[in-house]
Amino acid sequence: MTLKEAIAQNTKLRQATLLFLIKEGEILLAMKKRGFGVNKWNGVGGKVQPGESVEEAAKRETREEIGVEVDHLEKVGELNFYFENKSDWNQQVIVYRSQDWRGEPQESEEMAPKWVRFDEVPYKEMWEDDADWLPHLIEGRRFEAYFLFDDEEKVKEKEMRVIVL
Ligand code: 6U4
Repeated sequence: MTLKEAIAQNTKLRQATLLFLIKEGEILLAMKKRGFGVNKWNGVGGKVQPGESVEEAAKRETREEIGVEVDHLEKVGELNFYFENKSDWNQQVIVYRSQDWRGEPQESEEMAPKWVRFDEVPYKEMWEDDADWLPHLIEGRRFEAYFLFDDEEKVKEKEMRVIVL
């Protein structure tokens, strides 16, 4: 399967959120303890529920997963993920960053958070695609991307557009 075919066959992707807290020179990553993406460092987030906006979902997931109340968030990207033989994993992830929140990040059943310096992001312990777009998020750029994964969760094909404001 090619990326072009995957996009043509899956016109409406289910949506999920991904949010990164930022403070002076550091980004908040969280270790996923169960389910999709287990044992990978990532931002916080999850599926958008019926009846809520994507932004509400991003705030709710952040509250549930690390106990932090987000006051203001900025949408920085849209990532469209396609899995060659697991199309039920296909999803569109809306990516946010926030510098405006209340509370200290706390561990939950789902995630274990940790502040990491911008130059120490553990890309090898993250989804492979993160290395393509997370540096842009850190530097304040926006992006839109499409990724096709093979059965080993490796990127088989990708397309990315970065928006410099
Ligand atoms: P449950 O367990 O059903 O409550 P929920 O937290 O709602 O799960 P989940 O775990 O399926 O949702 O959310 C997937 C999370 O993984 C979202 O935050 C988006 C993120 N994600 C999905 N694919 C990704 C990828 N290739 N790279 C990445 N993050 C990804 O960095």
